[in-house]
Amino acid sequence: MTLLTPDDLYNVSRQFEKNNDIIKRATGQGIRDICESVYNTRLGNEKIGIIPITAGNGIIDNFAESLFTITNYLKLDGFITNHTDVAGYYEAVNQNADILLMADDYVFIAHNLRNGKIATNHVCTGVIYAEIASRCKYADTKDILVIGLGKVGYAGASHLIRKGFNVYAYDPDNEALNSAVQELGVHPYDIHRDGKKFCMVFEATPNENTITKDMISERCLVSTPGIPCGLSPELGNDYDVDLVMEPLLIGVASMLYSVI
Ligand code: NAD
Ligand code: 2YG
Ligand code: MG
Repeated sequence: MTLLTPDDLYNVSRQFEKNNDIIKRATGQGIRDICESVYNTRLGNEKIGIIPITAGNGIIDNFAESLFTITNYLKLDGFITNHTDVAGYYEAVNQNADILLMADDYVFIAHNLRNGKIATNHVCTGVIYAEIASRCKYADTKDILVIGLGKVGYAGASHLIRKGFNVYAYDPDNEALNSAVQELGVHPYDIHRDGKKFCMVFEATPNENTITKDMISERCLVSTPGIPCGLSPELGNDYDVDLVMEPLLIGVASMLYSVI
């Protein structure tokens, strides 16, 4: 389990703006348009109650504040409850929140109290980062590489299969890889043997240097929520990679659009 640190969340809106410029350059659309088309929804003036949760490792400094910044950025009416946990939940409902955002160490949810829809960060993050990778405007095939098939990677791989892509996937955990081969129909990709290079890469691991020069073509698009980043700055420069990597806003935008 990798938890965010306050440093990861430094100036989330600036980090997002830089990434949104890259997304626009590489796909032709920004994140709001992409979310609208994936979920077929539009954000309105929903009131978002953000509830700090003390369970497990407790409050992460900047987490609730960053979610509040994100709601402002998306022109939603966000507020952080004064109380934490169950008292905070009660407060958010009494303050007429339409959507609740809250996370413990294991699950981060958005719950729309008006329509009953609920979404998790790991699924919504996987879906939106995989979708971004799949929109690379320089790609001339439907072949896409997925690196890491944990909670985020599996959800993204599943989304790509539903969209009709040829999904090649790698995970050193054989159980994770075999499940994705059997349940989803991905092609197992052997990083040591295949030698196939990709223009579209979706990476979702908590490790560095998971992407090597044998896997990618020049000017490829790498879309990764993984922290730390799996692409080294040197390889990114040498291969002129369009890199999308941001700690919170993209995944949270995906959660909010998915419950509207
Ligand atoms: P997880 O532990 O469920 O899965 C990680 C998977 O990566 C595992 O199956 C592991 O075997 C695999 N892996 C490890 N090294 C690998 C390698 N070299 N090549 C291929 N696969 C490898 O984790 P998760 O919940 O899926 O999260 C993945 C990453 O995404 C974490 O770093 C997490 O913090 C991050 N995350 C970021 C956001 C965001 O908004 N940026 C949101 C959610 C999660
Ligand atoms: O309310 C709080 O401040 C804490 N209970 C939040 C805990 C969040 C823990 N989760 C993570 O750090 C991430 N793995 C999930 C968030 C995904 C966004 N990158
Ligand atoms: Mg994100």
